[in-house]
Amino acid sequence: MKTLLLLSAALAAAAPAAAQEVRRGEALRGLVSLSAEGALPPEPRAAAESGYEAIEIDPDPERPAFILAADFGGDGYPELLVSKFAGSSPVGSGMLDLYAMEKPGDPRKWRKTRLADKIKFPNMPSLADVNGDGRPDILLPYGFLACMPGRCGGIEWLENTGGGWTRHTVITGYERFFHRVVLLDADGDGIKDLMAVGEKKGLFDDGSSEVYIFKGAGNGSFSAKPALLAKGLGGLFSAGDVDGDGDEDLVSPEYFGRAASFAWLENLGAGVWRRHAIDSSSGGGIQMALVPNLYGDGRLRAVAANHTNTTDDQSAPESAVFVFGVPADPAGPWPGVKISEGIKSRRSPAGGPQGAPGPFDWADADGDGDLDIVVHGDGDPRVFLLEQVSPGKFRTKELAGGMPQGAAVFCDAERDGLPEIAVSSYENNRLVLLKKLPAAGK
Ligand SMILES: [Ca+2]
Ligand SMILES: [Ca+2]
Ligand SMILES: [Ca+2]
Ligand SMILES: [Ca+2]
Repeated sequence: MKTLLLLSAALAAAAPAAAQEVRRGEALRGLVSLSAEGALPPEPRAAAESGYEAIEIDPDPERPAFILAADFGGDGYPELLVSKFAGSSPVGSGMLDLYAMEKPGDPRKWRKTRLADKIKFPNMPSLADVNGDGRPDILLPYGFLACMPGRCGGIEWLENTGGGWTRHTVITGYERFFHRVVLLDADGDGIKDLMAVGEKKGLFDDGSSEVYIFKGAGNGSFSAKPALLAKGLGGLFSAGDVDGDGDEDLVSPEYFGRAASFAWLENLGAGVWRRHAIDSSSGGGIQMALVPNLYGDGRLRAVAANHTNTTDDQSAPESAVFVFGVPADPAGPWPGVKISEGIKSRRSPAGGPQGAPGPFDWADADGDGDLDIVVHGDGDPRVFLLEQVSPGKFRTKELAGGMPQGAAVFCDAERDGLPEIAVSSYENNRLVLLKKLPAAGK
């Protein structure tokens, strides 16, 4: 749903403002009463006292949106894969760039390599060995509202040839857009497939979303025809074994035409999948991810971000990050707590609905041994660290401002155990690395 965020930006260029509207009845019908017991009072940012400095990665990053931090080069240091909307529009196109440190471990100088161009609204990329040759490849979903009348949705994968990248089209010119795609065996035949959620927004309604399999034939070849597995899900979903039966399931936000805020899709084997609502009280969502051992107790939990705007609509659910426990019977509603404080979207510009928060990521930000969460405000132009101060208790700390519409990910560029944070702003055309100041200590 970072996508959504980004979407918001793109929407600004396109569609009517109904997407962000919160359905009050739905909020009231929520399955779970979310408590705020996971959130401590916020710690306001005192300018430089945020303890982070901002290093510019690229002075003209061409409208950076989604970011993936991963070690592409195999030297143990992370690179940044950045999707860019640039001139994405019905006529323009975006691109995918890779940033690597000129000297690994020195995060002050980065060099850029263009991996792909002429892609309308490239969304959240991911790494997977698509063709099984041992080298990680890139999955790239794309499309968004602003170009959808032109059927601009699609999925590509970029083959890592060891010295370059070869583009392969899975589907293009599709009527739905894709924000994320995962590689897993979705039908139990032993060959990995692609799973993606196609979303669209209607002219007069909230739209809809559908989960598809692109059946794998091995060696990186996939059916170009999406086969419907289930209705629902969307945005930045993720895969993991929710119910502990050894196969991968999906956890997901829902946004366009949603029936819930967050839901999961149970893998029943042999290509049969069943959707279960997790929470329906939080408005539309943008991201959900399984995070093992978040509280240090060995248990599996899910972190989720909604995407709402209480400035536009005071009755909308609060914009927030939540933690859900996986209950003994995961088919039922999941108990959840809110772990953020004070995230609030700006008023949406005419015709360009915005919401907050945006995408999040997790790592031990301060080296004290527990996991913390960074979340981009998206419609709220600030970036927040949700610092875990004791198991299950988080304090919201403002790290940076002036970064409307974008993403934030951890990236330990120096490999010193104090990860930097890469942050984009699509709207302000900025790409920076937040580095913890040594003097600030902890
Ligand atoms: Ca490969
Ligand atoms: Ca398969
Ligand atoms: Ca499972
Ligand atoms: Ca920590």
